[in-house]
Parts: sequence; structure tokens; C-alpha cells
Amino acid sequence: MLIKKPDDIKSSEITDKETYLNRRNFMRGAALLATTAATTWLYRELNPPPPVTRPGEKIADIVKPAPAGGFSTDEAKTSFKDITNYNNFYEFSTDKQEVSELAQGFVTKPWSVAVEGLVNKPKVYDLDDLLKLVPQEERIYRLRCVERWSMVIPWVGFSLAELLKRVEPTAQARYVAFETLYDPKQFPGQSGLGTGLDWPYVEGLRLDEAMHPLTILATGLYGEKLPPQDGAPIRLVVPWKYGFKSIKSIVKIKLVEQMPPTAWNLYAPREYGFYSNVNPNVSHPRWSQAKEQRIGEYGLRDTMMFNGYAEQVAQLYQGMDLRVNF
Ligand SMILES: Nc1nc2c(c(=O)[nH]1)N[C@H]1C(S)=C(S)[C@@H](COP(=O)(O)O)O[C@H]1N2
Ligand SMILES: [Mo]
Repeated sequence: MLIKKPDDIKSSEITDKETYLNRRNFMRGAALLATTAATTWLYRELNPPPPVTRPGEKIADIVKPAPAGGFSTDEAKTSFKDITNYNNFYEFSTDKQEVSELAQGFVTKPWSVAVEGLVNKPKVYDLDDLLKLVPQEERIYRLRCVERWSMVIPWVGFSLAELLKRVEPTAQARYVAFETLYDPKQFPGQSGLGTGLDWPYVEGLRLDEAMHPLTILATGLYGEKLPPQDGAPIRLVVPWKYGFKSIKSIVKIKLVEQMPPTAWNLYAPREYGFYSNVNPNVSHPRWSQAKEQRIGEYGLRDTMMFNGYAEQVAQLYQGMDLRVNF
């Protein structure tokens, strides 16, 4: 049973979208007017070059094998009941305790995932076929929501790198864009006014983040098929980033050259950046991220840098100012 929950921290309705769009238009205009050299400079300023492959290196070379133990934490697991009854899934509801019931009839069969864009071998995978190709394993990860609650979840899944290697990203590919199913008949939250989010929910990772062995596609938890409220039949899990990066019910994965849009960044760009790495030292503009409440526990814990995965991922952000690239 849940003894204590954090107060729900409602996101502001003030989106700052206009400022964002104006800035974007200004930058587009500026880029068109500039010389080639200046354009290159501007591009670099906006998109610091990600440390993906160096000349002569193949994508496979940047994938490091997971250490024995597979990064799983030995912290106490959050109960199945809490993991499946306290959910953020705005396509169903913004009320965390209402999602599970609304999600019960969600149809996930048949399900296909298109992997496309800057790849040599684009393919639409039937999910059942895909699961025969890639072995599933358990990964017990912390999940830290930007709202300051956290859980420990025994996922079942496989490395996203395993799937990406199969489609062979080209040398131009720099980022990976993800998309949730768009189906207002099944997702009541996608109809009419409501959350302020644009549908479908979209997310993105830099290619090296996507290829990191910690990054998985999850298809189950507690050894069972993924419950619909947790993102059935397949969702991303990026344990060193705030929970909203872990996009649910994925139908499309696209390799792209430029930093792709992300749902929460589009909604409130000053509050939610592209990177969204868990960082106790960088506050959300409206609240501190220094502490968190582990669901099912009394009191607060200190939030850990990169959610406790610093040893594995800190080198991905070497030389970057994490206050700017929040
Ligand atoms: N498509 C989609 N994916 C989503 C969300 C959402 O609303 N829609 N919420 C995100 C947020 S804010 C969090 S914290 C996690 C929650 O995952 P869980 O409910 O399985 O704990 O899912 C993320 N993925
Ligand atoms: Mo979240």
C-alpha cells in the first residue's frame, strides 16, 4: 500500500510557445541569410556535435558491452501494485491513479514498430517476430520522475542497440526519434482539449545515448507482459533520465540528422530540455530536484547524479554545460 505520496506538481499552463516559435523563426531566417561557414557555426551552436562515431569507426564500435549483472540495482523493488497503479500516461489520463483502469481494454495485438530514416535496412517489425530475434532479459532499474517520485522496476526487455544495429544506421544518423501510437479511439486523452501536449507523444535521444547498453526497450515487468498502463506492448526505458524520456507504446523509431522535437520540450521549452538527465544540482525552474520520494517509503531520499548511473553515462556528456544542456 502507498503510505505517502508527493503532492502532485501540476505543470504550468504558461507554455512560452510563442517565444519559442519566434526564436525558431528568427534562427531559420538567420541561417538562410548566413554564409555557409556561418550556417555551420550556427548549427554547431544549436546542436553541439554529439560524440558518435569518429572517422573509420562503425556504430558497433561505440556500443560497450554491459558488465556482468547488467547494471541492475539491488535496491528494494517497488511493489507490482504501485508500479501498475501510479502511472503517468497522459493519453489515458493526467490522474496517475486513474490510468490503470482506463488502460485495461487497450489493444496491443497485432502491433508493429517501424524503424526507418537514415538507415540502410529500414523495416516494419511485427512485434512478435521482433521478440523472436532479440533475447529478453531482466533489468532492475531506478525510475525517477521529474515530479520528484521514484520507483525501482524489474523490467523485461532488450538493448535498443540490438535493434538499431539490425537496421544499420548510416553515417548521417545523429539522433533517434520515437513516436507513440496515435489513436484517439483508444486513447481518450488524445481527443479535444486537455493536457496541452501535442499528439502523438514524441521523444528523442542522441545516437550514442540510444546505443548505450543501459538503454532498453521494455516489453514486460516482474516477469509478466507489460501492463497497458506501463506502456504496452513496447516502451523505452532510459534510467539516467527523467521518466518522461521513457516513451510508451512505441510505433515508430526514426534515425535522423538533427535533434528531434520532444513532447515536453514542445510544451514548455524552458522547463524541459532535450537531455533531461537526472541531476540533483540543476533545479527545474519551479522546484528543486535535490530530493525524491521513493514510492512506498517514508521520507525523502537524496537524488543521485544521473539517477545513480553516473559511472556508466557521465562520459557521454563530457565537456557539456549541464545547466545549458538540461
Ligand atoms: N506516450 C507516453 N509516454 C510516457 C508518458 C506519457 O504521458 N505518454 N509519461 C512519461 C512519464 S512523465 C513518466 S514518469 C513515465 C512513467 O512510467 P510508468 O507509468 O510506467 O511508471 O512514462 C513516460 N512515458
Ligand atoms: Mo514523469
